Amino acid sequence: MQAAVFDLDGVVTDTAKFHFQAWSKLAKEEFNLDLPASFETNLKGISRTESLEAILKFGDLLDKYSKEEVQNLANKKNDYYVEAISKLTKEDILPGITKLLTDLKANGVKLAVASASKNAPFILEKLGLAHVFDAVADPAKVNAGKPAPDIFLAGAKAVGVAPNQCVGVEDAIAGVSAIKAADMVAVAVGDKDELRQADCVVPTTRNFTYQLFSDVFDR
Ligand code: B16
Ligand code: MG
Repeated sequence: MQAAVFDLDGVVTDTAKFHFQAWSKLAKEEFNLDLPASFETNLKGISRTESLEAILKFGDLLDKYSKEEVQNLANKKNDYYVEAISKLTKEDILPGITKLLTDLKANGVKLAVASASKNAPFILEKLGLAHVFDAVADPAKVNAGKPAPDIFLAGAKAVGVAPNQCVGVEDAIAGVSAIKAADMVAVAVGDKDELRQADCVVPTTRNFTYQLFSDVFDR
């Protein structure tokens, strides 16, 4: 294992709830639509525009808005979201992650971020982790989002490591598919039935250790 390529939301910090709150506020204000709590999972790992399309589809509103209106709605959601995440601190790093990153680094493993979020650099700065990662892949520069492998491949390339020497880390089904399509070893956090495509699934980030990553990579 020469590099570990991390998803951000749901792996390093739990921003899924802020995405969902921002989308729920927008949906209520703009479409008088109540999003069910179960909708949160549908939005994990997919891009901002894809998330809005999923919501419009749910409300049977898909053809009712022009491209420009869709862009304005996405911007409005992002304003709500950025306001929420501007309050993040290092206390919001998920359990086990700080030690995991320290131990990976101490063992010479390069660290990259492969998030679908355009807000990833801002989030890392708020968490005090901007200097810890060697590279952050830019989702605006890749052709296809998760489940396509592009963002994970960009993360590996940014740290100069071949994909088959990387462990990818995810919490979403689309993300695990992206890791496997990139020919990386996949370690996931969450429901083991949902994420069965991964090489190893643990229930919480507390279970992530350097030893686990190394063992899964070597087996
Ligand atoms: P933004 P990840 C993803 O982050 C989120 O899971 C997803 O819900 C969100 O729509 C996407 O980022 C885009 O985020 O609107 O901030 O660009 O899980 O890939 O780290
Ligand atoms: Mg995620």
